[in-house]
Amino acid sequence: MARSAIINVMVQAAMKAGRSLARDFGEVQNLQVSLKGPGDYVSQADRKAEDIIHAELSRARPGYSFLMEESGTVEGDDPQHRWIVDPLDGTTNFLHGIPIFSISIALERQGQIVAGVIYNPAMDELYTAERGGGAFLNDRRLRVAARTKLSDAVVGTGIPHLGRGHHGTALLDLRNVMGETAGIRRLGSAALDLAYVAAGRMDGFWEDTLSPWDIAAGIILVREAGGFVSDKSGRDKMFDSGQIVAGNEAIHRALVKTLGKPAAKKA
Ligand code: 2AM
Ligand code: CA
Ligand code: CA
Ligand code: CA
Repeated sequence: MARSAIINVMVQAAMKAGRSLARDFGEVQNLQVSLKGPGDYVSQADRKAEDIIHAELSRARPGYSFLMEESGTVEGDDPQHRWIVDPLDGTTNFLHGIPIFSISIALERQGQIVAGVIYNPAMDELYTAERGGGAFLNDRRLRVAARTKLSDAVVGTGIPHLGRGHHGTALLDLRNVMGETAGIRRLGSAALDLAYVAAGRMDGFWEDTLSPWDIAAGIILVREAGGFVSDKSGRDKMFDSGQIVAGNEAIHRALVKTLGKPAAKKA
């Protein structure tokens, strides 16, 4: 499979940052860690990886703007193009020695996501997608799973930690979905959850209060793998709402319907 120039740029940045993360993962106990808010950790590893990605992408495409989790917005001379970067998605897993974390890089052109790369350095799994060009895991073309019944589906989600709010909504959603599915999974990296939906490993995924850097690359991966993505109301407003629901057409529709159910009345 021949990769386009822009995907090559993104892959190079992700792999270089991945080598830095892999080194830090090997001696995670020596990393400086700080709290951004209750339950919300950031480490030197996150910042180093972000600096590498920022330097690589700026060198390859001078002038493009950035939205990054740790450094925020960096405006470039080119208002048409914006990189959306999460240098380490799954920091909590990383700091606990759990090898489920990823780098997520997306490119927007005129407000539309046109390319996405997600890389899990611990498993050496590289996911790439470009608008109209399909989605890939390493060199293999991806397709979302074919299961159409929620009762057969394995569905991923995220569970909010202390300080992140919306615990009541999350419990209600969990209760509604767990009564209707074959299994629920909680990986701890929203970017990888979406990559797993694109790869057909999970049939669906939903989560609340996410940021654009958690989901931008995953959205194009799922869509290019033939899947559907929206917020919980079925709208194309994931960045504004912070909500995401993903799956093949049938599972996506069933999840949107189930997540919209009101709380059961107390007997
Ligand atoms: P992170 O590891 O990059 O911080 C897990 O449920 C997902 O939620 C991960 O993608 C994680 O990204 C993200 N996350 C962690 N802390 C968060 C917070 N305070 N608000 C919103 N999302 C968060
Ligand atoms: Ca974080
Ligand atoms: Ca994240
Ligand atoms: Ca992060």
